[in-house]
Amino acid sequence: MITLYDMSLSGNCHKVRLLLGLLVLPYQIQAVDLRGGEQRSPEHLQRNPFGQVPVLDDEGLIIRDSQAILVYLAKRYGGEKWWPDDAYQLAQIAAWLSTAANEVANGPAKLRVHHKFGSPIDTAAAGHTADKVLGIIDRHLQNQDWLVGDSVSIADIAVYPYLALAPEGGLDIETYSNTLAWFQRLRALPGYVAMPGMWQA
Ligand SMILES: N[C@@H](CCC(=O)N[C@@H](CS)C(=O)NCC(=O)O)C(=O)O
Repeated sequence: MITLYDMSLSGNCHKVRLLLGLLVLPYQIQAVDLRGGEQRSPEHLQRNPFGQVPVLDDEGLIIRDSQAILVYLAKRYGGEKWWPDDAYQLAQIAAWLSTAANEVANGPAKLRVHHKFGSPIDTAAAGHTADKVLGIIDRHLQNQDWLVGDSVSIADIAVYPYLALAPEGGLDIETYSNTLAWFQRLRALPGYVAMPGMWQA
């Protein structure tokens, strides 16, 4: 059985819950009390020395980091649809995973942590990063339905949650019409799972 060490309000954890849902994989949740500091317990640091969620335990195989977990699940359980053989397509997916871990994490995700949980941040820098990445993604989606190729991939799953949660970070995303249409395409996928706080039409 797969166990997901999870926090319900975490967009990084939502990436994993979403892919598990789309792949129709059974799993159990082990909630980690981040407010109570459980992520810094010796047991959790053993799973992830960075003291973060998500962490996946698949029959004793421990994987930390949302992007790495998406790669694992796609390759292990997804088949060709989720883990293409083509080198160029894989490179494009890797580029978006990197964007999720960098610009999306340092822009919209950081602003949300600040507005929702009060973490001190450089709001100007995060705002600049958020505007830039939101614009780039919206222009990228102008002529294509998905971030890479002609079907959903883990690139979409990695980037999606913190864009859909951007209003919780005080960002107005109403003008990013290509992005909003992409949200709707993701939400129409069989097995889609939602999360509180995400943009609603
Ligand atoms: N690069 C990591 C970032 C994970 C991360 O920032 N997790 C947050 C929750 S969204 C966390 O566990 N924070 C607790 C802490 O840092 O103490 C990933 O993508 O999984």
